[in-house]
Amino acid sequence: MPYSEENDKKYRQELEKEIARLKKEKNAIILAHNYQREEIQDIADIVGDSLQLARAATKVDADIIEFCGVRFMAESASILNPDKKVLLPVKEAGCPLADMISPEKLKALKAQHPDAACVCYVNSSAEVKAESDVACTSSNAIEVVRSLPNKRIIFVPDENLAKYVQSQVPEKEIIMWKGFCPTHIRLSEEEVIQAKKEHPKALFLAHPECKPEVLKLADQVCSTGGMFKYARASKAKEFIIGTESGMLYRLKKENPDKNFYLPSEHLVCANMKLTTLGWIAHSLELEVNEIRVPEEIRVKAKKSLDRMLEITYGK
Ligand code: CIZ
Repeated sequence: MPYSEENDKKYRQELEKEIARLKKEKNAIILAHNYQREEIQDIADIVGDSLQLARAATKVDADIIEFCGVRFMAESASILNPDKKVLLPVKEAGCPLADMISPEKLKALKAQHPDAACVCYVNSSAEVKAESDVACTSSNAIEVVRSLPNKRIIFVPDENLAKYVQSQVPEKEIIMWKGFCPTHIRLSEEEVIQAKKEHPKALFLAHPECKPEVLKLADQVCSTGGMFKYARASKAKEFIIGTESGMLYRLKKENPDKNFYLPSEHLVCANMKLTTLGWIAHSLELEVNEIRVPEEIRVKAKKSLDRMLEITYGK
């Protein structure tokens, strides 16, 4: 088939039909992270952040969960849903931030600070979650840290999120790890100042994985879930969005009368963009790239996720 826009559209429609057929045949559900490509968000049963998706997965009656995101997210879904088959469309879709700390390094850090509680951001491996007292997301990190009785808290692996939490919870002493998200770290102060000049009426919403000097310019610091809530509730009509580019699609879809701007062309997560319709059809058909966590690690990692859910939702 020669390339043309029309053929490209036909090819996409055929893939969508094939995915719908496979979903029905295999009793599968498609979960997509907020940072996924538009066409993936369009075919997903649920779009959300990693925690919303992992929790949603516990409530659906499906045999297969096709998790369109990166590895640690599929791991969390598998940890919370051990009876379901969790598939990651592209096995190389990882998270460089999660890879910045190993369980061995975390054990050594804990040995240096035996009085400290250990909090891990969900962007971490199952092994690191298993070594932690409690997990957190960017939406509940402050609440989780505040809830702990310890004065000193080890917080891994994202240093910018740790610094933000420290600024909001000064009564605690946070021991940080020098991890970072290679996408969020690229957003510069200059780019935000320029975007504000171009859109003087826009509010700037920033993700806490951004650098502190960028967060200082924010009207609101929030997680992806927080950005949806804020944009919906705000009277403002324009927003500069300081997080991954995939967010703009759903923000605009849910708020057609409002405008959303990306302050930098660098806010694209290469790992998130690896997932395509073709890879979804491939992994569903062959049931490849299953994500399963060894039971001993799964049980320990589940404790840190369950503790976070208890702090956040009270159950
Ligand atoms: O937890 C998530 O899904 C991530 C990576 C970010 C966020 O703020 O939702």
